[in-house]
This record gives sequence, C-alpha cells and structure tokens, in this order.
Amino acid sequence: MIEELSVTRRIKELMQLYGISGEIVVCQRNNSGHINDTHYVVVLTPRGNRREFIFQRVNTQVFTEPLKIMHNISVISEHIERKYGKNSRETYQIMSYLNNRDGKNYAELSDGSFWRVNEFVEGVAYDQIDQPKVLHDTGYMFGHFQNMLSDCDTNKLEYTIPDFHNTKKRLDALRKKADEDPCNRVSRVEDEINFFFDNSQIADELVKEQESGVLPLRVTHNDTKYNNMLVHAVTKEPICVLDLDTVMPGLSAHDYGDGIRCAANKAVEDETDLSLVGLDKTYFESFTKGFVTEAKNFLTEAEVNSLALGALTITYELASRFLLDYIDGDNYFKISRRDHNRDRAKCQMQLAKDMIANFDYMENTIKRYYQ
Ligand code: GN1
Ligand code: MG
Repeated sequence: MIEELSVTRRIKELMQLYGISGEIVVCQRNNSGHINDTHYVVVLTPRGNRREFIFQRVNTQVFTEPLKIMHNISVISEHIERKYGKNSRETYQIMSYLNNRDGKNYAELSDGSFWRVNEFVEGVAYDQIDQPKVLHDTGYMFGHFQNMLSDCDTNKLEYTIPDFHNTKKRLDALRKKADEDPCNRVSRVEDEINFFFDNSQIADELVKEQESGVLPLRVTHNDTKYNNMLVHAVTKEPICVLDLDTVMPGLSAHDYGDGIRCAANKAVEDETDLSLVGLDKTYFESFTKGFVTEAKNFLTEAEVNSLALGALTITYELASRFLLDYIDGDNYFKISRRDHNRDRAKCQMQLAKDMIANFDYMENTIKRYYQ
C-alpha cells in the first residue's frame, strides 16, 4: 500500500512538476464539491510576487479513468481555441488547466494521487442564487457552452463515467442495492423506494429516444448546477464554466434539466423542510429564457420537445442516486451530517413531484422562448 502524503507535501511536489517556484503562504481547502478535493494556494515567488492557484485532486474512486477526463478537456479546449481564436473571449469561457513540465495537463504523484492545477480566476461560484438576471445569464452560458461545441465531433470524446445519465440503469442499480440492503437502512426509506418504482416510466423515455436516434448525442457538460459557473462578485456576470469532469457525449436535455433542477428549486438541494421545496416559476423562466434563446441556434425540434422531460428525469435520477448512496452507507457523495443523503433524496423527490404537477407549464414556457 502506498503511503499517503500530507496535502502540503503533495502541493510542494506538484509545484516542482509544474515549475512553480516560491513559498506557500496560503493553503485552504474549499468544501463545495461533493466529489473532488480542491485547494486554494497562494505562492510568494522569489521575486516577491503573489501567485494564486487551484490545486485539485481528482477522486479516482469516482473517476476511475482520470486520463479520459483530461483528454476530453484538451479536445474541447482545442476545439474552442481553433474556432474562436486563442485569446478570444470564448476560450476563457471554460476553465483551462496548466501544463506541467512534461507538457501534460495533469500530474500523478508518487502516492498514486491524480492532480491538476489552474491559475486562480477571480470570481465566485455561488451555492445559492436568487437573482433572476444571474439565473438567466447562467442558463445562457450553459446553452452557450453547448453551442460553442455543437460542431465538435462527439466521437473524439471518451465516456468518463459510462452510463452517467442512463436513468434506466440508475434505477436498476437502486433496485439491486435495495434488495441487498447492506446497511439495514431500507426499512427507513420504503416510501421513497416505492416512489421510484411507481414512476419508473420516467427513467425510460429519454434513454429510448436517444437509443432510437430521435435525440442526437452532443458534447454536454453533465453537471450544470450553477455553482459550476464562476460569476463576477460585483457585476454578477458569468465568467467561465467550471468542473469539466463529466464533459462527454450526452443529451442536451440533461444539461438543461440539471440546470433547472438547481436553478429553479425554491430551496437548497438538501433542504429538510419539504414544504419549502418546489419549482419556482420566476427562476424557471429566467434560466429557461437564457438557455433556450442561445441553444435554439442548434437544437432540433425533437430536442426542444425533450427539455421539460430532461428537467424531470435528471431530478428523479439524482434523487435515486442519493437514495442509493444512503442505502449503501454513504460511499459516493460526501456527507456533512447524519442521514444527509436521505435528506437530499427526499428533497429532490419533492422537487420531481412538483415538476410532475407543473409539467404542462414547463413545456409551454420552453416553447414560448423557442419561437
Ligand atoms: C456531484 O461534485 P459535484 O458537486 O460537482 C455529482 C453530480 C451531482 C451533484 C449533485 C461526478 O457533483 O452528478 O448532480 O454532485 N458528480 C458526479 O450536487 O457524480
Ligand atoms: Mg461535478
């Protein structure tokens, strides 16, 4: 077994690999993501300059083939650079990683840990946004991300997590885990489990439409929560799209849907007071307007018709993933309190129910912005 190094030792080792010289004056862990470990580091160079970086350790339990992630990031960055120019605004609209001395955009350390480094970009990734204008702009940027890549060949991309948004397989996995009941938790979530099986048709539809070719595969981000968007702290203008780990071929409906799941919830993702959870129509319209007015440049009619279902499907899917992880003993998503994954599952389920109740409204609103 390889011995784990301390964070500072790892960062010093990485600095050598990246040719960054100087003394570490700040090293702070950022706790917002559920998967990777992120560290904000300030280095004082021998000439007395302050340089700020983000050092991120990729969770290789979740991303078992991290090279595929870094390959995909190179493919999309090069595509955008070629299309718009190296110093174009578009090139800076996605996060870019530094190359190390070997010319690679990642580094593996002696203890087996997998890292990447980027220059810190000033801005904020908000965990809560309640300003319609900011939600609109976030929707626009995720639509813009897909638009910039709408002519990028999906065959060049790897699947960083196979079947990531195959909701049907997610549901099968939940069924299997509930049967195994490894932590004796199933009796505490029977109503929730039943909800998934009573509504299993939600899991099938988009998978079917993709497999039959009705919906095309696109280059998608696959994790379009608004805290994956860096925003200017004062003007609140979006700066760039973050967290490119799950960029791979996927459905446009999933990106729109995950964006709505986050942006249009009245409450936070893990709210325990379910009376606060539901679809906020002002937020829904803002994000939808931003996304659709940009994405209609390339979306087919079938795709536009799939967007509302995308929001419901992704919310249902994430609820099932949180529930599975709860039943499994919390091995996947980081938790910060007891029953955290159960709370998350219940909250997302509640949101999915409200989307079912408002489905016609969602479809009509999307169509309105498509015209
Ligand atoms: C995870 O780590 P983070 O917060 O960017 C998850 C997403 C979920 C999200 C829910 C690779 O993303 O699929 O939607 O949590 N990422 C992965 O907050 O599973
Ligand atoms: Mg992510």
